[in-house]
Amino acid sequence: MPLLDDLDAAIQAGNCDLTSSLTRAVLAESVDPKAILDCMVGAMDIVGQRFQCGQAYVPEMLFASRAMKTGVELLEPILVAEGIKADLKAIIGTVKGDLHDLGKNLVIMMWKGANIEVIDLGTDVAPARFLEAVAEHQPQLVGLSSLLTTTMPAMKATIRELQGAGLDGFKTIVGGAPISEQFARDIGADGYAGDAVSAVSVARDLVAS
Ligand code: B1M
Repeated sequence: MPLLDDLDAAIQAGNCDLTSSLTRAVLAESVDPKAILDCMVGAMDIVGQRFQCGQAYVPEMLFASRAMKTGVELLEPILVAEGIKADLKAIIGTVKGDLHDLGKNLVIMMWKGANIEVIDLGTDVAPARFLEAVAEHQPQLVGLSSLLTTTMPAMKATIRELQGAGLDGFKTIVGGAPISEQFARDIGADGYAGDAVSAVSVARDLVAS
């Protein structure tokens, strides 16, 4: 669809205003919000590939991510509106040393849409902060996101501290581009989700098990 192609290009170019008007335009055309989200994620992937081969730099990634955030903010109420009332509580954060939050924010959006109340701890979250939040909010789910290979050890440390703290009643779920099912098992996480959509079924299955 030409409008989606334009949206893809606007995000890659980091143009917030154009992303906003094109997101409104595709929504007005009744395009499935999930297809719009896929388009946005695809645009970010291309920016990442360009960065990897030296054709784009950090500012381009930053501008593209700001543009995507602008679009996601318009989509969020529509995706979340499918939900009715929270029946589970989750806390989520990007692990210590890691500032990437777009993927985490998409998981939040999907969880909210699936009637899961979400407490967002933000980015660069130290293990002690996760522990504090679990004690305070008594969630059934604790989500950890990591986008950097260099912050995977922080994910492992957080899981270890959560397990060693004597707190119970919750399941851990991990995800992020460098995270695999095998890594999740190796660090003792209860569950792994490869994307924000599957984070919903993984969360529900974990709580039911
Ligand atoms: Co960064 N960055 N970045 N970056 N960045 C990556 C991750 C990188 C792969 C780019 C590349 O080289 N191709 C690379 C990591 C390489 C590696 O570790 N092997 C990289 C690097 C190197 C860096 C810096 C070190 C660059 C530098 O400064 N020299 C630096 C680190 C800063 C830090 O964190 N301490 C850095 C900085 C940044 C920006 C700040 C500029 C910006 C982040 C802005 C923000 O998030 N607010 C940025 C961006 C935008 C990217 C790319 C281009 C896009 C990431 C993204 O948002 N993708 C990225 C390249 C890429 O991934 N293609 C890259 C879209 C998002 C929706 O996908 O986050 O994967 P993702 O989330 C998915 C799944 O992973 C999953 O669901 C989501 C949706 O389906 N998921 C979960 C994520 N969390 C989950 C949790 C779950 C379940 C599923 O359960 C709880």
